[in-house]
Amino acid sequence: MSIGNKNNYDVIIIGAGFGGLYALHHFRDKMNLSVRAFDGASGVGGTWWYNRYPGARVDAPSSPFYAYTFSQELVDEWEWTETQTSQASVRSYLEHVAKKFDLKKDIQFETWVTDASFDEAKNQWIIQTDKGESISSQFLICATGALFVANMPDYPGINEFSGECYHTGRWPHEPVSFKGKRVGVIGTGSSGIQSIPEIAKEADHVTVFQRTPQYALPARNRPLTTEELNESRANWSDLRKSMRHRGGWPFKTVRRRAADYTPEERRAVYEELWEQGGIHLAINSFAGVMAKKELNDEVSEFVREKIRETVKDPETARKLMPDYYFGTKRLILDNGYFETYNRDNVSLVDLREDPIEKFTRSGIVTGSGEHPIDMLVLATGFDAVSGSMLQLNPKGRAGMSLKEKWDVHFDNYLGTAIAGFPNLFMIHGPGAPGVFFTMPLGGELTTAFISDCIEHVRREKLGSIEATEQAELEWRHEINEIANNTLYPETDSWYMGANIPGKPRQFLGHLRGSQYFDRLDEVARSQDGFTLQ
Ligand code: N01
Repeated sequence: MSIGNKNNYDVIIIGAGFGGLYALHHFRDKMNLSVRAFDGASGVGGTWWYNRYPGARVDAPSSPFYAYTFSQELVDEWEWTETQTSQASVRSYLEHVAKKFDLKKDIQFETWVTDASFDEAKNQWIIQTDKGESISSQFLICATGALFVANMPDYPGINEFSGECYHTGRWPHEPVSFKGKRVGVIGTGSSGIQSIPEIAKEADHVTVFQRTPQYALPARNRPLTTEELNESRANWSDLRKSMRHRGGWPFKTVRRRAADYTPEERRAVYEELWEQGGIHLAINSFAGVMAKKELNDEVSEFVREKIRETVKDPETARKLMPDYYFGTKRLILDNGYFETYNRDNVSLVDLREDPIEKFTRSGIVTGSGEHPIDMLVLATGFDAVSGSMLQLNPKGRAGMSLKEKWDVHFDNYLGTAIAGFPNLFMIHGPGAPGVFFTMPLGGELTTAFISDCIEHVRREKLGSIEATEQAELEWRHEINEIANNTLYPETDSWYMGANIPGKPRQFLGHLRGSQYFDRLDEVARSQDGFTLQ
């Protein structure tokens, strides 16, 4: 029996991160539905519960916008302190939210949902948990996380390594000491690049094993002033509208035409934006940076120059030069990453020239020899976006599993509904804007859409709502067409599923968030692409 002594609900939510917490509040408090949420962790936070590695921060100029937007009271009372929010700060915020809206009483923690199957006769989802419970609901909301399933490399002998071993996405709650240790870090995505400078401050030696160099840009993190916070509070409802219509952030983007500037003038623009915070190179430099090869090459070369200027050893600098299109892998905001290579206790192994052959009990063997380490940090990322849904592997009509359905394409409709899986909705599923939009606001807007769908079913006294296969097919083409008009598909990245061996290659996001949410509004009115019965 579940806590709350019920085994049937209107809505079951899986996941208590940003998406799941808001969905619980909305369905329970705004729609008056009976709701139960489940999470395997012991507390709220989802991604932010697990990613506690040193240096973990939001990878966007975040505060106060990487936050819920729906409650002015919440906006007014929460004190963000820095422009680039730390993991600890995000976690405290979510604790505060859970308390303020009394959410925890309806979340069953430390409980994994081990199965979810659709009962066609009853139009109900039946979930099983690892606590032996069987619970049903008409609607199933999967807020299972876009960055949840850790990617574990399977190098020969890795399990024989006898030192401490941590994955950044599963970092322990107890403090980890690097003091006096030789630490090997595999992976130079956001997690590696955020943690390496912090680890290097304490460790005896850090050896970084890099497969692909990165365009990391200065985060320029700084304290957020009271004036800035108060100004955003005073204008919150306008800012919220701007975020909705400007791709998730309220900032006005400057639409310069590259052709109107000489190369020297463009260079001056890049310099200015670099000083403001490198992310502006992507969003504020020149229209078409992510689509026009020549323009992108120019920005790429500008960042490479900055790396050359920063890293003193030319050989190390050479290995750190990214050689793909700027921004086609997730851009990283760093706090002293490249400077870290000027320390005596940091060295870099370029795995493209000197690949890992195997692990031993006490180190990593590459072509050039053994690198002895006491601790291994795997900053190797995630089976992103689709991974957590496939791990859940719900069974839809006629017992079809999601693994069967998603064998070749992660087909779905609007990044949220799946043909063959009635009454199931994903928050931030494949093809939704996800990390290309502010995720907390994206979750709120997606929940509003799901809420309209549920309301429609209930108002019309229907049993189910289900995406059609035709709508899925058209949606697939639409997503691909948007991505194919950019340079993103040219690069192997987790956006393309290319970081996981054998994963279908498919662009996993929607690049035009505001347009996407207009579309959700439209479909909420018309129910286009859905079968209701
Ligand atoms: O993961 P990643 P991440 N051998 O996939 C390498 C978000 N995030 O955890 O590039 C050797 O980006 C891999 O190499 P390559 C953010 O959206 C958010 O760093 O595939 N190396 C790469 O260098 C981010 O984009 C915040 O060739 C291997 C690295 O490991 C996303 O999470 C904070 C390997 C993985 O980089 C993922 O970031 C941090 C192997 N077998 C992260 N396998 C927030 O703001 C992989 N690599 C919430």
